[in-house]
Amino acid sequence: MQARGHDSHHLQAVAAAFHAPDTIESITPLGSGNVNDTYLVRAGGLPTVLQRINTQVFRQPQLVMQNLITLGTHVRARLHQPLPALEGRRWELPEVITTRHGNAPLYACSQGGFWRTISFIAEARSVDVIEGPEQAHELGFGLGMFHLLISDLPTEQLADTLEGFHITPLYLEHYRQALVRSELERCERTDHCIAFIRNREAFASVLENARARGELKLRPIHGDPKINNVMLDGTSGQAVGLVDLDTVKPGLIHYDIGDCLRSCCNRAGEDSTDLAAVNFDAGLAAEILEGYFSVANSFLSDADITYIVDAARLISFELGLRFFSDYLAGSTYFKASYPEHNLNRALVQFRLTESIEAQEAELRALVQRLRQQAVVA
Ligand code: GN1
Ligand code: MG
Repeated sequence: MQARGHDSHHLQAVAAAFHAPDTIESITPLGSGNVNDTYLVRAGGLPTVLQRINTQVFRQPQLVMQNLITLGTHVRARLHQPLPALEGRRWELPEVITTRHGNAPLYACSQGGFWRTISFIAEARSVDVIEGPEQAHELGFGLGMFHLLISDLPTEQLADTLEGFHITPLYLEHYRQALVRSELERCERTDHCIAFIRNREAFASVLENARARGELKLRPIHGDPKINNVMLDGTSGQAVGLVDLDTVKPGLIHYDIGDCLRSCCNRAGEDSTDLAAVNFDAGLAAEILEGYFSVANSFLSDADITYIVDAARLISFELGLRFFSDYLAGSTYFKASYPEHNLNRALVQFRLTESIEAQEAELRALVQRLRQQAVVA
């Protein structure tokens, strides 16, 4: 899908639902999200984030906001109690800013679309491609801290805002339908994707089977903790919070761990067109997991540990499958900047999957070693 542009008059009118019109100083596009439309609004000297929720994806935006509020209330209460793992660091969570009239968390625009405003985490930045091992450690710490803060939030309190999200066997079914329907001409690259997927059909159920056997349990998760959703302090580089909380809902923490690993350990980035440069950097994975375990070790079971490498492999494969299916269906889900964008993105994720497969034994040994270290510490 093409990036949806909103003209400045329209944006001004939407922002005025949340801020007094004469206080609005500027409205500029923010970030590189593939689903929602996001803007930075400066009003009364304060930066805030204005977003149009993509209702093709999130069919019930009210539930998304309800989850955001439930999460915020829970995490803020936890942050008021002593939390040794934070070691005096700052930790922030985007706050919902309601409409001026009616005090509502969402603004339904007369031209269609649901908009919301949340606070902006100040003096922080995010990166699309990892910059080094220390940063990897922080990215892992950030995810661990997020999981720790929500580990005691009962899943019944969170709505399922995106059914089937990260259930890989369901993406496989969608893919099969898209393949049958697609009128796109096949080429060497599409044939490669088709064969790649066919060879991994059984593997697609690895986490859902573990869940069905009771080895893995549903917990509250972030759902989309990719590298640029972790905010890093502008000066110290420490992780200070996770953003993009629309997919916070019950799930397997492995979806999150897998997504964090796949997006951080690929130094070439998700949009690379140089496939030869794509690989899974095990050194960065070690840093991420060390940072993650330093906070999360206490609530990870041995079964959780067993499936970490599978999770990295699966979520890379799954995202490749999602990109490729969307390419076949005419790129209606992920915003694309050029016709083959989602095909290229799929190839990157499949290359990453192969790289994880090639290092599987070493990665399993690494996870066990880091777990032992964390238990002793
Ligand atoms: C989408 O919009 P964004 O960039 O935050 C997608 C994630 C993918 C990601 C890949 C709700 O997230 O699952 O991992 O693109 N979000 C949704 O870049 O589908
Ligand atoms: Mg997202």
